[in-house]
Amino acid sequence: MISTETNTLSLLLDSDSLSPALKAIARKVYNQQRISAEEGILLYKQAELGFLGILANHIREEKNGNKVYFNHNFHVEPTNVCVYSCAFCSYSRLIKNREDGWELSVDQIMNIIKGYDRQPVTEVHITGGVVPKQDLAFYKELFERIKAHRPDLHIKALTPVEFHYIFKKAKVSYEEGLKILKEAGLNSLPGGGAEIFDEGIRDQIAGGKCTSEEWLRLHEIWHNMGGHSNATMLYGHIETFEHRIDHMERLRTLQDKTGGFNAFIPLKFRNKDNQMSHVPEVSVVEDLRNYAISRIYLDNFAHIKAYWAMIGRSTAQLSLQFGTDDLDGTIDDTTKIYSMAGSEEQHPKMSTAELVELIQTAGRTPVERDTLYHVVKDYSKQQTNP
Ligand code: V47
Ligand code: SF4
Repeated sequence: MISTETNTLSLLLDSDSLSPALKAIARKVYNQQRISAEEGILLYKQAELGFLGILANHIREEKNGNKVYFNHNFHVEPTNVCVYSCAFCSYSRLIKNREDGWELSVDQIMNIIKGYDRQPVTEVHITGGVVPKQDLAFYKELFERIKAHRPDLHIKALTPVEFHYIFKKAKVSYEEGLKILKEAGLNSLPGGGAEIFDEGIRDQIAGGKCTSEEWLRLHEIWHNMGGHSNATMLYGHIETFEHRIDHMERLRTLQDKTGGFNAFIPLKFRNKDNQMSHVPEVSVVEDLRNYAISRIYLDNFAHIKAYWAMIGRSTAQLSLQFGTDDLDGTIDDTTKIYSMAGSEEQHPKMSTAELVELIQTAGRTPVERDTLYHVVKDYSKQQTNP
């Protein structure tokens, strides 16, 4: 269903009110050509929201039609204690300052997993802080026990931040460590820990944890093992538009090599209760511009995800006109990482019926997917409530 937007875009190509540079970008999008880094920066600096929406919507409808994906998942955060102290993080409690910190055992996590036994969830998303006790042996045992208990539950777990720490501690290479965890049951990697790849900014906001090069290398190795993963970008803090394009450029280059990324997830910086509380949050308009530009720039990513639990339902719904095609999952109030940072959703939980309605009232077609975007249920095939 690309006819309306295709017409809008072709009208735009005939418009006299656009600068030649923006018109050249619109022409590239129309002809399915890749835009350059300079053009990406120009979009951030000069393009109006309406123009970006037309381009991004054109691409999202070419790639995904009218579909909006969601899944049934829940999060497990094994600990909020962390050896690192990223300046943007509202969630971690330093090892020495544990009052409201938690550190779950494998048994405790299995009890959480068993709590979902009769529920139709397809994915568990496991990630959190980094602590010495939760090492390679801990995660190997955890994944094995989850698979022994519920073999069909997809384990999407851990980021290069955790991998780098636990593999180094276990004195194994990235390849060996990933192989051990894959054999234990790890199915795919979430997109966290990417933050912003520019080394100068990364050093200021997330110094000490895995480098950008290490983040990219771990995903590349995982892709070369036949695995899939997501990628995020933390935006709206002290980075510039150039840094955002540099971040996406590095991802686009890796995706050209491996094709292993499923979705790109822009994560808006939230400023409550962290060391960067003095940095104001960006506007909703900036959120929509950023979604649209990522849709335009990342021509080799199939999906752009608006993570509703962090951006809030209204902005997530609006973003469906600005390039996004995925809202993540029902989540079930199991993640604290954004509520502690001040997101609109203090108890992120949506029923299937609510998610379906949110998508349908935006004029889109809900599709429940599994983690790898296989269709679980296509709601265009029915008129009434799920
Ligand atoms: O890496 C932490 C971010 C990420 C803040 O792959 C913050 O499907 C904003 O990656 N403001 C972890 N962001 C979450 C994540 C994720 C979430 C949902 C789906 C997927 C997926 C991945 O959360 C961290 C960091 O970039 N974060 N603190 C904050 N104050
Ligand atoms: Fe630790 Fe992750 Fe928070 Fe950084 S963002 S302090 S690595 S939990």
